[in-house]
Amino acid sequence: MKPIAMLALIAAALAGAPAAAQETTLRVVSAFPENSIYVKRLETWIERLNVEGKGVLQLNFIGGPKAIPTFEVGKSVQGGVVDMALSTGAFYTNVFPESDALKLTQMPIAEQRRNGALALVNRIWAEKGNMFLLARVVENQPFHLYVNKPITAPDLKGLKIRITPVYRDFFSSMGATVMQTAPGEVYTALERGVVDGYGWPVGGIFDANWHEKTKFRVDPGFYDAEVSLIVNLKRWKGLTARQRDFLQQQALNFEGRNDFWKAYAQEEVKRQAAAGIQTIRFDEATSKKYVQQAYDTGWAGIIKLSPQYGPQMQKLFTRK
Ligand code: 173
Repeated sequence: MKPIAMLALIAAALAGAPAAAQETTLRVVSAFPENSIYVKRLETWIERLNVEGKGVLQLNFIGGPKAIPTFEVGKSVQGGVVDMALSTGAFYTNVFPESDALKLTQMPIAEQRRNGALALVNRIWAEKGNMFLLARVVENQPFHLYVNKPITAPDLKGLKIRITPVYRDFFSSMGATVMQTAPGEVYTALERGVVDGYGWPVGGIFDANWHEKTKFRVDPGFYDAEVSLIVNLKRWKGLTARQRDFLQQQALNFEGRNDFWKAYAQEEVKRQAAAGIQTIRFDEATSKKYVQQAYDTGWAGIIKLSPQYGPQMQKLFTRK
């Protein structure tokens, strides 16, 4: 080979090398089971991102709770065992208790980005969890109480209800006996009659066939289900500016499609009725009190666990 050709080859190799080194792969897990609507949307998002992110950033979806159990996911992100997760705050209160407060936000995530709510969240998530909350990808999904014994008032005495931290204070305040399980254990608990009901958002009860074991949905709903992408803070900060910008933009696009959940809520209500699930409705005054009690007990619980940040969160999360 002529020396000039040799030089050209070396130059090309050198030019190529840094570009290749600029691609990084983040390991992603989900705290929700793989058959859930949340994970289906996550996988669709990742597929597209990996096409557009060639040479910059790739996401490697490891799996759901079989890879890392639901209530261990937060710890895994905090410690860097995985780089990113799809989770709800209720699943990682064992990292810091403020995580469960995201269910109490009363304005869209887009507005939380403007009014300082998300800035406060990310201050707390960084300080207490070594995490960055990249995007909220579920909203417009109120929670409901589902029961298999008819009730005529917000009185759950004598009923055993499956919970996560989301529902603990509210359902306990109505006299329920509560039992915490991951989503993956709800079907079996219902099938065996270990519980008389459960808390879950308006959508998703068909994903693991819970509708087969569900008689009633109690209206109205309360709070707003939160599911977000969280990233190990050190890993996030260690990305190049280009990788960070790419990931943030992709995540914002994902978040920008949250209107999906409004239509999905309506579809799921119809689908439940078609499946024979009856609706229990309280009168208007009782409904209003029920929702108020949900927020009052929810905030009391958060503020008790975090006198430091609870009141600040309440101020920024509550619609005036
Ligand atoms: O498992 C749950 O009931 C729960 O806490 C939750 C939170 C957000 C979305 C779906 C479920």
